[in-house]
Amino acid sequence: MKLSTLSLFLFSCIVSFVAAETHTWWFETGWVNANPDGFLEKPMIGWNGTWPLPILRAKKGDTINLYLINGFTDANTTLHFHGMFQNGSSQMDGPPFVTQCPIPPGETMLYNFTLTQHGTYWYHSHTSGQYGDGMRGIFYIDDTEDYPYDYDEEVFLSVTDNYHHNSDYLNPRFLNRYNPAGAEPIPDSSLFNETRNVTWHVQPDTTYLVHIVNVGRFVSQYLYMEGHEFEIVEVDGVMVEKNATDLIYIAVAQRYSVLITTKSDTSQNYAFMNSMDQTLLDYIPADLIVNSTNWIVYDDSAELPGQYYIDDWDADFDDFFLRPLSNQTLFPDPDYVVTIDVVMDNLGNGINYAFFNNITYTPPTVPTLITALTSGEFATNELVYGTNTNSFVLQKGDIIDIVVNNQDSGKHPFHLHGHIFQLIERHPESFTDLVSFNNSDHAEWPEYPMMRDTAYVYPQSYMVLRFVADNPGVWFFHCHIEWHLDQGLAVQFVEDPMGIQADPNQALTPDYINSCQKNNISISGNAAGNSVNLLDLTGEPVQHKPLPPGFTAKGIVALVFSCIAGICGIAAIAVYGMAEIKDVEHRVARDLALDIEDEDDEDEITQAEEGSSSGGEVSK
Ligand SMILES: *[C@@H]1O[C@H](CO)[C@@H](O)[C@H](O)[C@H]1NC(C)=O
Ligand SMILES: *[C@@H]1O[C@H](CO)[C@@H](O)[C@H](O)[C@H]1NC(C)=O
Ligand SMILES: *[C@@H]1O[C@H](CO)[C@@H](O)[C@H](O)[C@H]1NC(C)=O
Ligand SMILES: *[C@@H]1O[C@H](CO)[C@@H](O)[C@H](O)[C@H]1NC(C)=O
Ligand SMILES: *[C@@H]1O[C@H](CO)[C@@H](O)[C@H](O)[C@H]1NC(C)=O
Ligand SMILES: *[C@@H]1O[C@H](CO)[C@@H](O)[C@H](O)[C@H]1NC(C)=O
Ligand SMILES: *[C@@H]1O[C@H](CO)[C@@H](O)[C@H](O)[C@H]1NC(C)=O
Ligand SMILES: *[C@@H]1O[C@H](CO)[C@@H](O)[C@H](O)[C@H]1NC(C)=O
Ligand SMILES: *[C@@H]1O[C@H](CO)[C@@H](O)[C@H](O)[C@H]1NC(C)=O
Ligand SMILES: *[C@@H]1O[C@H](CO)[C@@H](O)[C@H](O)[C@H]1NC(C)=O
Ligand SMILES: *[C@@H]1O[C@H](CO)[C@@H](O)[C@H](O)[C@H]1NC(C)=O
Ligand SMILES: *[C@@H]1O[C@H](CO)[C@@H](O)[C@H](O)[C@H]1NC(C)=O
Ligand SMILES: [Cu+2]
Repeated sequence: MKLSTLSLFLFSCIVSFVAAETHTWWFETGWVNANPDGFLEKPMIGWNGTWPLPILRAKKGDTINLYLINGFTDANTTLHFHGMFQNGSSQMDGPPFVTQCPIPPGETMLYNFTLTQHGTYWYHSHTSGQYGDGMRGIFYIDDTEDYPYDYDEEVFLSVTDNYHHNSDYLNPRFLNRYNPAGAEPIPDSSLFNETRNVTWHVQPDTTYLVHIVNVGRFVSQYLYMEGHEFEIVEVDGVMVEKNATDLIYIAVAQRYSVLITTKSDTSQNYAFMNSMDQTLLDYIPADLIVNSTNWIVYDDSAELPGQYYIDDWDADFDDFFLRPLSNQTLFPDPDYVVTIDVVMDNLGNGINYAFFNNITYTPPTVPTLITALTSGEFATNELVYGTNTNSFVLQKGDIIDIVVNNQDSGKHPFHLHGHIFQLIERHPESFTDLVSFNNSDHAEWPEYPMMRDTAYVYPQSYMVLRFVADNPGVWFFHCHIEWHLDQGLAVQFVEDPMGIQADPNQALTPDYINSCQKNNISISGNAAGNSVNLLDLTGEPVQHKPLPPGFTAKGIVALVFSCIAGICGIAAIAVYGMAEIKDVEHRVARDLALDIEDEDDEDEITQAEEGSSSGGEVSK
């Protein structure tokens, strides 16, 4: 090695050594009163007594040590770093019973991992709707190389839906036999940067790099501006060839980085709109503000204009056509195709669930990652992960296609943990017949497919995702509409389980084990907690029995709706309206001879109505 090469080599080692940092953060969860939309003060989940949560920022190669203290008195919690690969640290990924045990009240878990990516990400609780109650924030990772596009200033922006009731009130009313159609609760408002009526003060002739995240739990939003355009440069951490658009459609959990260049003339201010996708809502309450106005402010003394209108939602930009800057070509043909059909249906308890094929994801007794680590050679046998968890074991290095046939009439944004995927086909919405993927009759696949970690599928239609199984770990794949996840719309990939076992970094940390022990969860064994006979699943959690023979889901829905319509009109679709109608309860149960356990009936309503100390009570 020549001296100059050697010193260059040493220099680059030193640079990267000096450059990588460790960020140590301690955060304690708890309830904080806030008034996000200006319409109602309510408890939100804050950290260290503050809401909204901080924007976390680090750079590629850095190590994160985030100590999450569960400061709730009566709720478990967990934290997910959305979009991060967690290479060699699957146990830090966050979803309870997939990769970890829930963290009980009063306990702390250290989330420690290294950042291998750059771009726009976010973090949120992966437990019981807590992120919808406020436990969410932006996480930006800088690259160690220069940003490929020029800009002058950097700005962060989140959008979300906002509910006046918290999850402990909404969840039991949503997953309820008096809501047999599975109507999702309607948000009370939308937020722009966790508030409303935002004035964004800008300088003239300046290019802003704006990192946008939809941190919502349900609705996609449109973003559009009067007199300005977006130039998209990044989606979900993937840099793309610049593409200009007047309108962005951002589903929950998705991210976009855009360039916005301001005008030279500072005499006027402009509207910056965020608008909820109404097609996701079962009905639009009269007082719901669907289009919300914010402002690009050049001059504080000039007036703030009213709502800006656009002609057509269909002019929206299609992320399918974006091209990654990496020029990554279509991965080779798949080694393994996972075909999953999305269906929403009722089970015998009258509750509406979501199914992949015929299974509604039901959490196992032992987190799947623990099963993968402690099952020896049985870890490659899907059976050990249970029959009701939709588990798929993937071989290291295989090319995987996920074919999502959406047999439901709604859009669903699906998120894959631990990976980005190529979106190789997304069939348009079908308004009449159901369209499913047909391997011998499909569109031509792009040479440079779009890559991201969250993509939506159109109603009654399908999409095909392709990725490489190069990240040993257990990875959840689920609808990011939190209501649908609660309904069980999830599968999990157990990727290279022997590789997980062989990697000393994947050995469970002391904090991790502590959370399991405090919650009386076994740290070995199959989905049923059996570590003696791994193929014996006796006692594993399973979904409710199907509807009794002779009763179709359509029938039960029609019957309940005719009862409700007869009593108090169609407005009763509001989920939380239904629980009050005691008559319907008994009539429906009797007429359908449903398998309903009456004991938990009173419980769930009483508990929900009282609100609990965890903040369900709404202060007026
Ligand atoms: C948050 O609170 C914990 C104790 O509850 C404290 O140790 C930590 O320093 C606080 N973190 C910040 C960022 O203030
Ligand atoms: C936004 O404006 C509306 C109408 O003026 C007002 O009622 C609401 O409180 C405002 N919200 C915030 C967060 O400023
Ligand atoms: C936390 O999770 C465990 C395991 O599912 C459960 O037994 C316990 O009741 C939960 N604790 C709370 C406070 O919800
Ligand atoms: C995380 O911290 C634990 C100590 O709690 C340590 O055993 C482990 O090696 C650390 N893991 C990483 C990836 O830094
Ligand atoms: C959104 O909030 C963040 C954090 O407070 C702030 O830095 C940013 O400038 C805000 N974005 C806009 C567009 O106002
Ligand atoms: C919302 O915005 C769309 C597009 O500009 C417009 O067609 C619609 O009338 C607006 N709705 C309301 C209630 O203002
Ligand atoms: C830009 O977007 C348009 C429309 O979606 C698409 O046709 C075109 O291929 C895109 N170009 C790039 C470079 O992404
Ligand atoms: C990707 O392709 C474009 C045009 O074909 C080329 O200009 C660019 O240098 C390529 N980028 C990389 C990272 O190879
Ligand atoms: C789902 O269908 C498969 C194949 O038809 C069957 O073996 C399995 O028992 C079903 N599972 C449930 C939970 O109904
Ligand atoms: C799939 O497409 C082929 C070729 O067009 C056709 O012959 C076949 O019937 C299709 N299969 C289904 C299930 O529709
Ligand atoms: C981390 O995992 C991703 C996703 O599978 C993979 O593409 C990448 O090569 C891995 N990176 C490292 C440093 O192992
Ligand atoms: C765990 O088991 C112990 C002993 O049976 C019991 O006292 C404790 O309440 C249990 N904890 C949980 C979270 O179930
Ligand atoms: Cu969904």
